Amino acid sequence: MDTAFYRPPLRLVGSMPIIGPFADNWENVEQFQFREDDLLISTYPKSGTTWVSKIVDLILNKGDMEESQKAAIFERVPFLECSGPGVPSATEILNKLDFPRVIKTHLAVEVLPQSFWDKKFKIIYVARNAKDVAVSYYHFYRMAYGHPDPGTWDEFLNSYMEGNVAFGRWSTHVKNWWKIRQQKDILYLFYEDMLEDPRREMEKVLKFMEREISDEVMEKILNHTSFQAMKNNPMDNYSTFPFMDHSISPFMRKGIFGDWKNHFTVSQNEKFDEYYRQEMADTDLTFRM
Ligand code: A3P
Ligand code: EST
Repeated sequence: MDTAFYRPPLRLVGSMPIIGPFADNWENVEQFQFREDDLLISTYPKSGTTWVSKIVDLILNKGDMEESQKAAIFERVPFLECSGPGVPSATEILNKLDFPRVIKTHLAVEVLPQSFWDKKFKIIYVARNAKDVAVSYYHFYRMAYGHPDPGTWDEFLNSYMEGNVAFGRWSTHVKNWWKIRQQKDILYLFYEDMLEDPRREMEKVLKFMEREISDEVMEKILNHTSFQAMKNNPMDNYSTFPFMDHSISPFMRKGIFGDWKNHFTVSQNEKFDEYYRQEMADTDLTFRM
């Protein structure tokens, strides 16, 4: 294994911690030029990025699964800030990609490239409740060696609360993207809503993308984007991705709501609730937990 990618420390870009090797390509991220026909999928990690990416990809291909199977989802929807030894830098890929492009990012609002503010284009933001994200992120840290060692669950939870994890604080991320949703063309979705009624949420996406599809195609897309279908699809489940050990924890782990109840102790939960109350006191953004 390339040791440069084995548990490197996080680095700061502006105020946001990022996966160490990603920082080396930061200049190209800052200079990245968005276009009016781009569609940006933005999330805090572990909030349903891959799921919504697949839905969008299939909508653009009118449910043509063959087309969608031609490359893995992380190639079809490049991850803007991803870069490092052994992984092609996304900015390079994006500059050669056919239009319209679908782009993924985990960047916090404070560190977005200038072009984000200069251009008008569509953005889908997906948010997931803080506790399930913490659990999902912990298991992701364990299996993806590009992150620092997460330590124990308790240690990881503390780092997460301090914002000392890749892409910074969950609360800053969701609140600031919520704040700019009227200033920019943003569809703000919730993972819990997608689980509750995937059809309803997909209709929102279709309307936002100004696309129409038949009921038959809709049904097909719903089937192909179910948790089980994506977990079993090598183009969606990251099994072809380097630097991840799915035997530690699969990328497509559980795909449920409320798994935090199996991880948080009573005292961790009390501490987290108090922290959460303070963090979310200055926003009207609410979550189901
Ligand atoms: P869990 O670890 O809780 O299972 P991201 O793509 O942003 O990294 O998010 C990954 C999380 O979304 C994982 O959560 C994963 O299982 C879940 N996920 C991925 N595809 C899904 C789907 N089709 N339906 C429900 N959850 C999905
Ligand atoms: C982090 C978040 C995410 O949503 C997707 C990915 C894919 C690229 C991954 C990175 C990540 C985690 C760390 C790595 C990186 C590629 C190499 C690095 O080791 C696995």
